[in-house]
Amino acid sequence: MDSLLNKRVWVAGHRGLVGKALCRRLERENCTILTTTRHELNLLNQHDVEAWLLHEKPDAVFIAAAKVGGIWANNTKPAEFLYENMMIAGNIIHAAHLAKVSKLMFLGSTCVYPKMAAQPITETALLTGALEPTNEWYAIAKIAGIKMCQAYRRQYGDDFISVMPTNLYGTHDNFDLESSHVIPALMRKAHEAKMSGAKAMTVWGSGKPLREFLHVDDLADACVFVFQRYSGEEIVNIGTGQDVSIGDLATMIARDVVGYTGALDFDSSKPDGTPRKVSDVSRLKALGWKPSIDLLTGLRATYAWFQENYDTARAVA
Ligand code: GFB
Repeated sequence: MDSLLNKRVWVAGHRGLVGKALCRRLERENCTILTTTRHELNLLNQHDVEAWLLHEKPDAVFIAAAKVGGIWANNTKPAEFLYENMMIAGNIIHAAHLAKVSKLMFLGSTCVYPKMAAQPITETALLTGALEPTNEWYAIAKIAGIKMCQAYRRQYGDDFISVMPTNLYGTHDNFDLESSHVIPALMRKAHEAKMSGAKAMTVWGSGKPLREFLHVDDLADACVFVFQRYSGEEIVNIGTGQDVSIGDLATMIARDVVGYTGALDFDSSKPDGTPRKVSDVSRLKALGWKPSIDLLTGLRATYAWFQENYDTARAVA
């Protein structure tokens, strides 16, 4: 087991949904958490990233930094999603090698798998078919990061591993309606429809796609668990293994979480994206980890946070 006790651990991307949750979780490991703001270190600049890592020499690195967004942002900003994610992965992984970082975890995503992968998706489905067009730019960059971890392990023996989180949600998420993922978007829409007494709220697409959702605190716990117990070239899915239709999710958020009883209008001009995305979590289970936050409990906790932080949460893109 790779203990994190007294280690210097860099969480790249500590201000995001995942990075914040990782920092909260790592506080229990009695390690020294290193963080850098965008102002202190530009992760897109190779020279700066190398200089910072060679100077700070962390023992461990978690790459939670990424340009992320929902289906609309991915589909409309292909250059940003490809360039920024490739640079972040390339700069950090190479510099971590130069700085002799003992262990590194790269966070990929289940959207790196082929659009029509057999369900539930096993890790071996990687690179066996065409990607979902709405997020292929993001996926290509993430696949490059996964391959870098594998290549550096093969050529240099670096202990760099990759995990594939499923769709995530939780406190500190992005609630901007254009760039967010489905859960924060529907939560905000239902909340605002309830407050204004609107007769209906809009749900993008047909409502038929199936998605798997994991609370970000579960994800952070799984990352720390895998980091300490797993070393190898194979990637590891992190999810619940259970999915829900977008239509049922919208009903759950509106009725059971927010308490909005108006109609749900499905907007077919918006893309559905991949028809189904549920991960096979056998590998993770075999390592000994399982999630502890069920969807309704996680949604209610996220909504409580959203209400408490309504003014700031709305503004974060
Ligand atoms: O969460 P989401 O944007 O990401 O959308 P993806 C999931 C599904 O929810 C899609 C539908 O079928 C959307 O059309 N949906 C319904 C909505 N209403 C809304 C809404 O108001 N906002 C949003 N955003 N969706 C992303 C990838 O795909 O998954 C990323 O693009 C990333 O690369 C992420 O990997 C995990 O699951 O479709």
